Amino acid sequence: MSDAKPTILKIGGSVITDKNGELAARTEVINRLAEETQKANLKNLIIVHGGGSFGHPTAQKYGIKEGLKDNAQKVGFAETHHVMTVLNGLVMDALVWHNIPAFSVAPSCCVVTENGRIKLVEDAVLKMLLKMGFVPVLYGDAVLDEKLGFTVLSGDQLVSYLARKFSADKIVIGVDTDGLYDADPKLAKNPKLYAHLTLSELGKIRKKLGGSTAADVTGGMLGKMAELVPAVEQGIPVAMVNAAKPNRVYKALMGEAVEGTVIEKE
Ligand code: IP8
Repeated sequence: MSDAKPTILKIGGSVITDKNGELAARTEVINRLAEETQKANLKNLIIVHGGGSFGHPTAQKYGIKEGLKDNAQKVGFAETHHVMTVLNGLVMDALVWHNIPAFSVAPSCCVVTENGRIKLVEDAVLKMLLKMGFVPVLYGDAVLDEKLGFTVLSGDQLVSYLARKFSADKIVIGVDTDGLYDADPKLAKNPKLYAHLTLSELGKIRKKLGGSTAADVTGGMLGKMAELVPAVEQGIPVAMVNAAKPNRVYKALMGEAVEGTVIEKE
Protein backbone atom coordinates (compact mmCIF):
# COMPACT_ATOMS: atom_id res chain seq x y z
CA MET A 1 0.00 0.00 0.00
CA SER A 2 1.31 3.43 -0.86
CA ASP A 3 0.25 6.95 0.08
CA ALA A 4 3.22 8.71 -1.57
CA LYS A 5 2.51 11.46 -4.07
CA PRO A 6 2.29 10.10 -7.62
CA THR A 7 4.33 11.15 -10.63
CA ILE A 8 2.27 11.66 -13.77
CA LEU A 9 3.81 10.67 -17.10
CA LYS A 10 2.14 11.89 -20.29
CA ILE A 11 3.29 10.30 -23.52
CA GLY A 12 2.36 12.32 -26.57
CA GLY A 13 0.47 10.68 -29.41
CA SER A 14 3.03 12.08 -31.87
CA VAL A 15 5.74 10.08 -30.09
CA ILE A 16 4.06 6.67 -30.04
CA THR A 17 2.36 6.94 -33.44
CA ASP A 18 3.27 8.26 -36.86
CA LYS A 19 0.94 11.22 -37.30
CA ASN A 20 1.41 11.12 -41.09
CA GLY A 21 -0.01 7.62 -41.25
CA GLU A 22 -3.37 6.23 -40.18
CA LEU A 23 -3.52 3.86 -37.21
CA ALA A 24 0.28 3.78 -37.42
CA ALA A 25 1.81 2.80 -34.08
CA ARG A 26 5.55 3.09 -33.37
CA THR A 27 5.82 -0.16 -31.46
CA GLU A 28 9.61 0.06 -31.06
CA VAL A 29 9.22 3.48 -29.35
CA ILE A 30 6.39 2.16 -27.15
CA ASN A 31 8.66 -0.72 -26.15
CA ARG A 32 11.61 1.51 -25.33
CA LEU A 33 9.42 3.78 -23.21
CA ALA A 34 8.09 0.73 -21.35
CA GLU A 35 11.72 -0.30 -20.73
CA GLU A 36 12.59 3.19 -19.39
CA THR A 37 9.51 3.14 -17.15
CA GLN A 38 10.49 -0.27 -15.81
CA LYS A 39 14.06 0.91 -15.17
CA ALA A 40 12.81 4.00 -13.26
CA ASN A 41 10.71 1.66 -11.11
CA LEU A 42 8.66 4.45 -9.50
CA LYS A 43 6.48 3.35 -6.65
CA ASN A 44 3.65 5.70 -7.50
CA LEU A 45 3.01 6.43 -11.15
CA ILE A 46 0.08 7.32 -13.40
CA ILE A 47 0.55 7.12 -17.18
CA VAL A 48 -1.58 9.03 -19.70
CA HIS A 49 -1.08 8.76 -23.45
CA GLY A 50 -2.37 10.75 -26.39
CA GLY A 51 -4.27 9.76 -29.52
CA GLY A 52 -1.87 10.44 -32.42
CA SER A 53 -2.86 8.76 -35.68
CA PHE A 54 -5.44 6.62 -33.88
CA GLY A 55 -7.83 9.01 -32.09
CA HIS A 56 -7.38 12.25 -34.01
CA PRO A 57 -8.23 11.30 -37.63
CA THR A 58 -11.34 9.37 -36.52
CA ALA A 59 -12.51 12.13 -34.16
CA GLN A 60 -11.98 14.67 -36.95
CA LYS A 61 -13.80 12.61 -39.57
CA TYR A 62 -16.99 12.50 -37.47
CA GLY A 63 -16.72 15.92 -35.75
CA ILE A 64 -16.69 14.29 -32.30
CA LYS A 65 -15.15 17.26 -30.47
CA GLU A 66 -17.99 19.56 -31.57
CA GLY A 67 -20.60 17.22 -30.09
CA LEU A 68 -23.64 15.23 -31.16
CA LYS A 69 -25.56 16.93 -33.97
CA ASP A 70 -26.51 13.98 -36.11
CA ASN A 71 -27.23 10.33 -35.27
CA ALA A 72 -24.77 9.27 -37.97
CA GLN A 73 -21.96 10.53 -35.67
CA LYS A 74 -22.73 7.91 -33.04
CA VAL A 75 -20.79 5.20 -34.82
CA GLY A 76 -17.93 7.72 -35.06
CA PHE A 77 -18.03 8.24 -31.29
CA ALA A 78 -17.91 4.47 -30.82
CA GLU A 79 -15.10 4.14 -33.38
CA THR A 80 -13.00 6.95 -31.83
CA HIS A 81 -13.17 5.31 -28.42
CA HIS A 82 -12.49 1.93 -30.00
CA VAL A 83 -9.35 2.98 -31.89
CA MET A 84 -8.07 4.55 -28.66
CA THR A 85 -8.53 1.20 -26.90
CA VAL A 86 -6.51 -0.41 -29.73
CA LEU A 87 -3.60 2.03 -29.22
CA ASN A 88 -3.97 1.64 -25.47
CA GLY A 89 -3.77 -2.14 -25.94
CA LEU A 90 -0.38 -1.77 -27.63
CA VAL A 91 0.87 0.46 -24.78
CA MET A 92 -0.52 -2.00 -22.21
CA ASP A 93 1.14 -4.93 -24.00
CA ALA A 94 4.55 -3.28 -23.71
CA LEU A 95 4.08 -2.22 -20.07
CA VAL A 96 2.76 -5.54 -18.80
CA TRP A 97 5.41 -7.56 -20.67
CA HIS A 98 8.00 -5.34 -18.98
CA ASN A 99 6.66 -6.54 -15.65
CA ILE A 100 4.97 -3.26 -14.76
CA PRO A 101 1.68 -3.70 -12.83
CA ALA A 102 -0.06 -1.41 -15.32
CA PHE A 103 -3.84 -1.33 -15.36
CA SER A 104 -5.88 0.31 -18.09
CA VAL A 105 -8.62 2.75 -17.01
CA ALA A 106 -10.85 4.04 -19.83
CA PRO A 107 -11.57 7.75 -19.25
CA SER A 108 -14.87 7.43 -21.15
CA CYS A 109 -16.09 5.06 -18.41
CA CYS A 110 -15.27 7.33 -15.46
CA VAL A 111 -15.28 10.91 -16.76
CA VAL A 112 -18.17 13.15 -17.91
CA THR A 113 -17.40 16.62 -19.26
CA GLU A 114 -19.47 19.80 -19.59
CA ASN A 115 -18.73 21.81 -22.73
CA GLY A 116 -15.46 19.92 -23.02
CA ARG A 117 -14.27 20.51 -19.45
CA ILE A 118 -14.09 17.73 -16.86
CA LYS A 119 -17.24 17.86 -14.73
CA LEU A 120 -17.46 14.50 -13.00
CA VAL A 121 -14.88 11.79 -12.28
CA GLU A 122 -15.69 8.46 -10.66
CA ASP A 123 -12.29 7.97 -9.04
CA ALA A 124 -12.86 5.15 -6.52
CA VAL A 125 -11.11 2.58 -8.74
CA LEU A 126 -8.21 4.93 -9.53
CA LYS A 127 -7.66 5.69 -5.86
CA MET A 128 -7.65 2.02 -4.94
CA LEU A 129 -5.33 1.08 -7.80
CA LEU A 130 -2.84 3.74 -6.66
CA LYS A 131 -3.07 2.71 -3.04
CA MET A 132 -2.41 -0.91 -3.99
CA GLY A 133 0.68 0.00 -6.06
CA PHE A 134 -0.76 -0.46 -9.55
CA VAL A 135 0.15 1.92 -12.38
CA PRO A 136 -3.12 3.28 -13.79
CA VAL A 137 -2.90 3.96 -17.53
CA LEU A 138 -5.35 6.44 -19.07
CA TYR A 139 -5.55 8.20 -22.41
CA GLY A 140 -7.19 10.98 -24.39
CA ASP A 141 -10.64 9.60 -25.21
CA ALA A 142 -14.07 10.22 -26.70
CA VAL A 143 -16.23 10.96 -23.64
CA LEU A 144 -19.85 11.81 -22.83
CA ASP A 145 -20.57 15.49 -22.28
CA GLU A 146 -23.54 16.94 -20.38
CA LYS A 147 -24.05 19.80 -22.82
CA LEU A 148 -22.64 18.48 -26.11
CA GLY A 149 -23.73 14.84 -25.87
CA PHE A 150 -20.15 13.78 -26.42
CA THR A 151 -16.75 15.34 -27.10
CA VAL A 152 -13.00 14.65 -27.09
CA LEU A 153 -11.15 14.82 -23.79
CA SER A 154 -7.44 15.50 -24.33
CA GLY A 155 -4.83 13.60 -22.40
CA ASP A 156 -3.41 16.97 -21.27
CA GLN A 157 -6.63 18.06 -19.56
CA LEU A 158 -6.72 14.68 -17.87
CA VAL A 159 -3.07 14.99 -16.74
CA SER A 160 -3.71 18.41 -15.22
CA TYR A 161 -6.84 17.19 -13.44
CA LEU A 162 -5.19 14.03 -12.07
CA ALA A 163 -2.09 15.93 -10.95
CA ARG A 164 -4.21 18.34 -8.91
CA LYS A 165 -6.61 15.68 -7.64
CA PHE A 166 -3.83 13.40 -6.39
CA SER A 167 -1.39 16.23 -5.43
CA ALA A 168 1.24 14.88 -7.81
CA ASP A 169 4.91 15.18 -7.04
CA LYS A 170 5.69 16.16 -10.65
CA ILE A 171 4.43 15.87 -14.21
CA VAL A 172 6.67 14.53 -16.98
CA ILE A 173 5.50 15.36 -20.50
CA GLY A 174 7.10 13.30 -23.26
CA VAL A 175 6.84 15.12 -26.59
CA ASP A 176 8.57 14.84 -29.99
CA THR A 177 10.72 17.98 -29.63
CA ASP A 178 13.45 18.73 -27.07
CA GLY A 179 11.12 20.97 -25.04
CA LEU A 180 9.58 24.42 -25.32
CA TYR A 181 11.24 26.75 -27.87
CA ASP A 182 10.91 30.43 -28.66
CA ALA A 183 9.94 29.44 -32.23
CA ASP A 184 8.79 26.28 -33.99
CA PRO A 185 11.89 24.02 -33.92
CA LYS A 186 10.69 22.24 -37.08
CA LEU A 187 10.59 25.50 -39.07
CA ALA A 188 12.86 28.12 -37.45
CA LYS A 189 16.64 28.27 -38.17
CA ASN A 190 18.03 28.82 -34.69
CA PRO A 191 15.27 28.24 -32.18
CA LYS A 192 16.21 28.74 -28.54
CA LEU A 193 15.25 26.04 -26.08
CA TYR A 194 13.95 27.26 -22.73
CA ALA A 195 15.60 25.14 -20.01
CA HIS A 196 13.59 26.65 -17.17
CA LEU A 197 10.51 28.83 -17.07
CA THR A 198 8.48 30.28 -14.24
CA LEU A 199 4.76 30.77 -14.70
CA SER A 200 5.21 34.52 -15.23
CA GLU A 201 7.93 33.89 -17.84
CA LEU A 202 5.61 31.43 -19.58
CA GLY A 203 2.91 34.11 -19.64
CA LYS A 204 5.31 36.57 -21.32
CA ILE A 205 6.36 34.04 -23.95
CA ARG A 206 2.76 33.36 -24.78
CA LYS A 207 2.22 37.04 -25.58
CA LYS A 208 5.45 37.21 -27.58
CA LEU A 209 4.53 34.24 -29.71
CA GLY A 210 0.91 35.30 -30.13
CA GLY A 211 1.21 36.53 -33.71
CA SER A 212 4.16 34.45 -34.86
CA THR A 213 4.03 32.41 -38.05
CA ALA A 214 4.79 29.37 -35.96
CA ALA A 215 1.53 29.91 -34.09
CA ASP A 216 0.06 26.63 -35.16
CA VAL A 217 2.58 24.11 -33.89
CA THR A 218 3.91 26.31 -31.12
CA GLY A 219 0.34 27.26 -30.35
CA GLY A 220 -0.26 23.56 -29.87
CA MET A 221 2.61 23.46 -27.40
CA LEU A 222 1.37 26.55 -25.63
CA GLY A 223 -2.15 25.14 -25.62
CA LYS A 224 -0.69 22.12 -23.86
CA MET A 225 1.03 24.41 -21.38
CA ALA A 226 -2.16 26.41 -20.81
CA GLU A 227 -3.86 23.18 -19.78
CA LEU A 228 -1.03 22.47 -17.33
CA VAL A 229 -0.83 25.95 -15.78
CA PRO A 230 -3.40 25.23 -13.01
CA ALA A 231 -1.28 22.27 -11.88
CA VAL A 232 1.91 24.37 -11.85
CA GLU A 233 0.03 27.07 -9.91
CA GLN A 234 -0.63 24.40 -7.30
CA GLY A 235 3.14 23.90 -6.99
CA ILE A 236 3.46 20.82 -9.23
CA PRO A 237 6.51 21.16 -11.54
CA VAL A 238 6.32 20.10 -15.18
CA ALA A 239 9.29 18.62 -17.07
CA MET A 240 8.86 18.55 -20.83
CA VAL A 241 11.32 16.22 -22.56
CA ASN A 242 11.86 14.55 -25.91
CA ALA A 243 10.38 11.06 -25.55
CA ALA A 244 11.51 10.17 -29.06
CA LYS A 245 15.13 10.26 -27.80
CA PRO A 246 16.36 7.43 -25.55
CA ASN A 247 16.70 7.94 -21.80
CA ARG A 248 15.17 11.44 -21.60
CA VAL A 249 11.92 10.15 -20.07
CA TYR A 250 13.90 7.87 -17.76
CA LYS A 251 16.05 10.75 -16.49
CA ALA A 252 13.01 13.03 -16.06
CA LEU A 253 11.19 10.31 -14.11
CA MET A 254 14.25 9.90 -11.87
CA GLY A 255 14.54 13.69 -11.36
CA GLU A 256 18.01 13.66 -12.99
CA ALA A 257 19.37 16.56 -15.05
CA VAL A 258 18.13 16.19 -18.62
CA GLU A 259 17.75 18.34 -21.73
CA GLY A 260 14.24 19.73 -21.80
CA THR A 261 12.08 22.48 -20.31
CA VAL A 262 11.13 22.64 -16.65
CA ILE A 263 8.18 24.85 -15.71
CA GLU A 264 7.78 25.80 -12.08
CA LYS A 265 5.55 28.17 -10.15
CA GLU A 266 8.43 30.59 -9.39
O1 IP8 B 1 -3.77 13.33 -28.12
C1 IP8 B 1 -6.91 13.02 -27.90
O2 IP8 B 1 -5.93 12.98 -26.90
P1 IP8 B 1 -4.62 13.88 -27.01
C2 IP8 B 1 -7.63 11.69 -28.02
O3 IP8 B 1 -3.97 13.81 -25.68
C3 IP8 B 1 -8.59 11.60 -29.16
O4 IP8 B 1 -5.08 15.29 -27.34
C4 IP8 B 1 -9.71 10.68 -29.01
C5 IP8 B 1 -8.48 12.28 -30.26
